[in-house]
Amino acid sequence: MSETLWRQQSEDRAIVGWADRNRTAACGVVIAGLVAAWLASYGVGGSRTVLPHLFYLPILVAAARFGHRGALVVAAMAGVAAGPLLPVDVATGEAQSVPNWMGRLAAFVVVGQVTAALHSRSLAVARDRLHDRSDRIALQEALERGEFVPVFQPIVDLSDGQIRTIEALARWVRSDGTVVGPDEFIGAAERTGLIGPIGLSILEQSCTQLAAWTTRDGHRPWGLSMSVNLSPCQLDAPALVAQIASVLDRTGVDPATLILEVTETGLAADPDAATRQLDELRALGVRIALDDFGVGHSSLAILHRFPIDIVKIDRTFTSTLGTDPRVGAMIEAVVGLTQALGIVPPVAEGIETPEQLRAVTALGCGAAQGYLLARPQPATEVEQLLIEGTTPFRVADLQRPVRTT
Ligand code: G
Ligand code: MN
Repeated sequence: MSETLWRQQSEDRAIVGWADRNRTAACGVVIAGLVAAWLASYGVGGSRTVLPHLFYLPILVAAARFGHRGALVVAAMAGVAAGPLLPVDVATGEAQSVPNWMGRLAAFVVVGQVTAALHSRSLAVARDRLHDRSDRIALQEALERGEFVPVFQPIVDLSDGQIRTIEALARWVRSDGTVVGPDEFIGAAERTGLIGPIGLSILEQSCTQLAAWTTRDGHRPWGLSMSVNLSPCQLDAPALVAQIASVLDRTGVDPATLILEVTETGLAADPDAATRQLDELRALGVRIALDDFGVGHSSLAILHRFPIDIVKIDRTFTSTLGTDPRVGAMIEAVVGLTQALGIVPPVAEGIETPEQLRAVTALGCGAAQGYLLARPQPATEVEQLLIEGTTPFRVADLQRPVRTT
């Protein structure tokens, strides 16, 4: 890890640590400050003196250590203590006027609240930065140790039950053996800018695996394609196309057998830039799949605007197939859309029951993916399925006719 990163991290840690440490000491400072200010003001010269300004010291300390509420309490205490309460004032007949007193109290409160707001903001920023930095350090080290690996989930062609495509899904296998899913680290990888190298590493490993499955015995026994997910951040990176070209080159994978999965969110942020990237990727010969279709915004516009080869219907649709009769009609509409666009029928994601598989087959989907057919698993296990030529649940097992109601 770089020297600068370490230094910045220890600075943030010092700020956050200071804010979190023992509050009793700060309490003592506040009380001592209040008493000292009171003694100095009234002991020395009464309320006419400028010394009441000393009350700002405990107020500022309270604002920094105890936030808005602490600043308010101490400002109120200072307001009372700075009032015309002492025999010095009363005896000399020079007690503060009420407006003067109230003005001072208001100033105490305002200064305390403004300080608390400014301080809590900078503390929150320091905390966020600290999290980002430790995430970055952990991810960077994991990347260097090769802990990001793909697992593979077969996608089955519904016309003949064959595995034609495999989706590579990222996992973080930590040194203690625990496996972390993408939901738990992709966000941090995106925030820290490490999604680029992590995504590239997954792509490279997946292409190496595809090459191994493709060139077995010098031919393509299974006619496989590999589908790899691209995060919106990766799509934003200008170097992406060159990096993918070089991975294809190094691994010897035929670009026609690589599918890159993008999401609607990834395309919507900057549609012009996304269109250019997708055009350049397709010029390499790879295909583009629209992942999680239906859960983002402006799906129709996206399909019309971007060069998409494959649509993958999100699992929220397939999972509600049995309970919401409208979902079937929606899937059918997506099938119609792919026909109108002249592309292959959609892939149904998240198939978990034979009923769902039967329904998406009847509705015209071209392929299916989900736990019913095969879970995401290591390459050796997928290879076994490839050798057997099918998944544990065979599409041919769907013998009962489909209900049409
Ligand atoms: O966004 P994308 O479709 O690439 O996400 C794939 C994720 O879905 C993976 O994390 C994978 O483990 C998960 N997944 C794959 N098949 C199923 C399934 O049948 N049911 C559920 N709930 N999740 C699935
Ligand atoms: Mn996907």
